Amino acid sequence: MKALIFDVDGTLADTERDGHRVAFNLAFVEAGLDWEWDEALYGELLAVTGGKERIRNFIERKNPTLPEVEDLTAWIAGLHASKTKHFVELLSAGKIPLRSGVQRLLTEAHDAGVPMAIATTTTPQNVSALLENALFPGAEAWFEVIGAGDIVPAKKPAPDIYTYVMEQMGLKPEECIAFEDSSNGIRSSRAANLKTIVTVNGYTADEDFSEAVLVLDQMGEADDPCQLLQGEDFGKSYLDLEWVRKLWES
Ligand code: XBP
Ligand code: MG
Repeated sequence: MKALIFDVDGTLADTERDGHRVAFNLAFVEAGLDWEWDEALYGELLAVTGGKERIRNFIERKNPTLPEVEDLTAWIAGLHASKTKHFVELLSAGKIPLRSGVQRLLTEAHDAGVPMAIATTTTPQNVSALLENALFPGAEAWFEVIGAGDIVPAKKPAPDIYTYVMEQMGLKPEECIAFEDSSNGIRSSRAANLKTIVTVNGYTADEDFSEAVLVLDQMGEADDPCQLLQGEDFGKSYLDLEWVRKLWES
């Protein structure tokens, strides 16, 4: 097992409902728009990965009031830049913690010398801000490669971001294992031929994870055990490196 490759949103932290969604709404207010993405609507909009893509999809499907703009792509990019600013502010204010067990598993892998990487559709600044604020300042150095945002044109569920990360690391899929939380995420990792562990969240609990080697409600801790939803538990009550290795070997 030569690398653990982590998704960010929903996997390392529950960023969507109380993070990205809130930041989008703050950007809409700042831009003088009367748009508001409530929790249910945001769940629907999550079908499209990537913030700029999500805004465009909302405009196309819901026909919201829109100012007269010459260049819609540039206007969306500006609105999204404001959203990123608000999201980073939420992270800096310590509003978004890592999920249960994430810090422990990352620390275990780091201490054991197992290389780690990130494969996400989110903007690179968001990854830096999450790691800096929720893990520790300088935590980005724990990751050999951070594949994020527009670095590949086709976002998840396309396999491109995982393929990019493995190319950068000089590794083959059978040497790695991926961590995901969503159907779009596992479609991406499986299309890149990666064994995948899933920790579900509120938005993704009912999605199809039949392709996963393991599905849990969270990574968990000794005093905050995980719930096994699919796969073999090897007698464990929280996801540690040994369990990950057994799944990789199986
Ligand atoms: C995460 C996403 C992201 C975030 C927003 O998907 O879809 O788009 O919601 O990030 P995944 P940006 O966890 O599968 O990578 O606004 O920075 O694009
Ligand atoms: Mg995710």
